[in-house]
Amino acid sequence: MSKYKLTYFNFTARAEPIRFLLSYLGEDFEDNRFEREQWPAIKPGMPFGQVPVLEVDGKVLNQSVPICRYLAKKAGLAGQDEWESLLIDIAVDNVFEIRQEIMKNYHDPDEEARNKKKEILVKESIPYYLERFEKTVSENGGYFVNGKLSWADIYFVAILDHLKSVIDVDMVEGRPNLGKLKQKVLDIPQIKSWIAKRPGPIF
Ligand SMILES: N[C@@H](CCC(=O)N[C@@H](CS)C(=O)NCC(=O)O)C(=O)O
Repeated sequence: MSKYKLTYFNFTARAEPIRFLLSYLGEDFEDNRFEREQWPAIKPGMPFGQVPVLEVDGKVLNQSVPICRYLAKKAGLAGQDEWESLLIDIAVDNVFEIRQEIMKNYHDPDEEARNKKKEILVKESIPYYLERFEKTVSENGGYFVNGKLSWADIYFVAILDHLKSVIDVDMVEGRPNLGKLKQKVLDIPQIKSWIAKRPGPIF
């Protein structure tokens, strides 16, 4: 059995899909969290100066999405053939893309530009993506790909609370298929027990 240590800020964000997947796998990982004030001292020790970083048996890995894909492969959630894996990767990248837009806006230091763009995000960009996610899930038997659970579903659900806290939009409200998908993922026993015990703020 491998030993996992996940290093990240004391909140959900980019690390939460990794925590969800490690929990799904039933791994008893070390959830190594730190506060913002500690970051300057930690940063130089990270391979590309960023987190999350996952150590697997002492081997240090960066980049959250490939880490998720690796764990998903172990969990049998990364597709049964190349085509299915491709569809899952596409679904994850679509989710990743809208998250990036939201976070880029959140970090924009220009308040006026930020507020303007936020309105466009809330009124246009988020509905544009979410309507397509809703359609995809409705056409795929309640999941992002081929009527069965994949890491795209877990990735999406793992960042919902984070996105709600960043931009105050409930991504599944008024989208029944996404709402049901969220509930299905949160009802997975390992995910349920992770949520029940997870520490720290949601952001
Ligand atoms: N592509 C990387 C990006 C990592 C990233 O942007 N991490 C942020 C936190 S979410 C970070 O380390 N920020 C602090 C910094 O860059 O100094 C990934 O997905 O893992």
